[in-house]
Amino acid sequence: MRDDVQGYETILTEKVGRVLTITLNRPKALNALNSQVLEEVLDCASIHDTDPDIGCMVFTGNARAFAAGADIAELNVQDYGSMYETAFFAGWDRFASLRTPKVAAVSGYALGGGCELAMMCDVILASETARFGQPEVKIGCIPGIGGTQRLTKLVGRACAMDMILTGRMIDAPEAQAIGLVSRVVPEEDLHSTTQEVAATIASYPKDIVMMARACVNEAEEVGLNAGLRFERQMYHALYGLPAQREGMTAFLEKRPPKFR
Ligand code: CO8
Repeated sequence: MRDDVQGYETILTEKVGRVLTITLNRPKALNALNSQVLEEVLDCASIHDTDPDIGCMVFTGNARAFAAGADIAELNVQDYGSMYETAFFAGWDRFASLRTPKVAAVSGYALGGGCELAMMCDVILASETARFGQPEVKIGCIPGIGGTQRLTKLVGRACAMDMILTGRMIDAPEAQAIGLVSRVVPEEDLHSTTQEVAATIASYPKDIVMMARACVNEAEEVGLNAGLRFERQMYHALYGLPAQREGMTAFLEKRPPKFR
C-alpha cells in the first residue's frame, strides 16, 4: 500500500505490515540530502517512531544512489553565521536519536552525508553495486553529521583514516570486510532481503528490541564495566514486561509466542 498522504516531495513512504519504508526520491540529484529531504525524513520518521504499529523503519534510495551526500549547492551558499545560528545539521541528530530500529538498504552511491545517514541506522544492508565513501576532503570540507566518529567506531581508526583522508570510495565487499555493512546481496534481492530483515525485527516486541538496541548503542558510549552494568539493568527490567513472560512460557509450552 502506497502512503503518500503527507504530500512529501522528496521521499516516498510505504507501510507493509509493521515496516515503514522511506525511499529518498531526488533521483536527478542522486538523492543529495538538502534541508527539504531532512525535514521530510525527520517528519515522517518522527511521527512513526512512537507508533506501536511500526516495529522497524527502512531507509533506502534507488539503484544508482542511496544518497550522494549533502546537497553541495545548498551548502555552498552558507557561511559560518548561518551554519552556527541555525545549527544547520541538528535535525540529523534528532533523526539519529529516534528509537525505532532502523535498517538502511544501500544500492549505488552512499557518499558523505549518505554514508553518514546509513551509519545512523542500526543495520546496513548493501547490494553488490553499493559504493561507500566520505569524499568531503575533495570538496574542501570534512564529514559533518557523524562520519568521523561513527565510521571510526564501526571500522576502526586505520580504515576510517584511509577513507576520510583519501576520500576514496569502497565497494560493497570491502565495506563488508571492514564491518561497515552486515550483508551484501545481489541488486535484485536487496528489496526482498531488506523487507525480510525489517519484518523479522518488527515481529518481535518493540520494547524488547528497543532495549537490545539501546544496550548495543551503549557499547559505543561507555567502557566495558559501565556497559555491562547497563545491560544487566535492562535485563532485570525486562522481567517487568509481558513479552518476557509470554516468550518464555510459549517456548516451554512448545507453541509460537503471541506477542501482541
Ligand atoms: N549535491 C548536489 N548535487 C549532486 C550531488 C551532491 N552531493 N551529487 C551529485 N549531484 C548532482 C550532480 O550535480 C548532477 O546534477 P546535474 O545533472 O544537474 O548536473 C547529478 O547529481 C548527477 O551527478 P553527476 O553528473 O556528477 O554523476 P556522475 O555519475 O558523473 O558522478 C558522483 C557521480 C561520483 C557521485 C558525483 O556526483 C559526486 O562526486 N557527487 C558528490 C559526492 C560528494 O562530494 N558528496 C559529499 C558531499 S558533502 C557532504 O556530504 C558533507 C556532509 C556533512 C553533512 C551532511 C548532511 C546531510
